[in-house]
Amino acid sequence: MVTNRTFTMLKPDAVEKGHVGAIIEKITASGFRIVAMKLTQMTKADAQEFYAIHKERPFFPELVEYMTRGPIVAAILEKDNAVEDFRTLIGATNPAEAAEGTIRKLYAASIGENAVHGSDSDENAAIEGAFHFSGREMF
Ligand code: IDP
Ligand code: MG
Repeated sequence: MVTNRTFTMLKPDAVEKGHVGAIIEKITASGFRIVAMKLTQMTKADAQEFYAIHKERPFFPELVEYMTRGPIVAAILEKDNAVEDFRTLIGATNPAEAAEGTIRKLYAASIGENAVHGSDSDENAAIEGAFHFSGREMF
């Protein structure tokens, strides 16, 4: 397994608010190389599968509604220690608790609509990347 990669989504709120360019600039300026990237939209079934681990949570229906309401930017990113360093770059799930300068502190509105996804492990990075991209779309 490639362990120097992570997977991200710039979520519908980030796309709607026009923050895509600024967020990608911050990601690349932080040393991540773009391996794959596209504008896409998840179906309800996609979001239910992608977030299946959260299916018993009270916020699950809201999460599926949010993640499917408009396009997202999906990407695979490469850097030494990519998973951990990207989680540091995006900040805490709740932007009110996110460190200064993090993407969620800068661009997220709430714990639900928090602008960006970052994989939480090398294993999930590989699963999530393969969920959105074929091998031919990875560079
Ligand atoms: P993470 O995105 O920081 O890994 P998770 O706990 O894995 O956070 O939750 C996945 C996503 O579900 C969050 O990014 C957020 O969009 C949403 N979410 C998490 N907790 C809540 C909540 O308490 N209310 C509403 N939405 C939530
Ligand atoms: Mg998570």
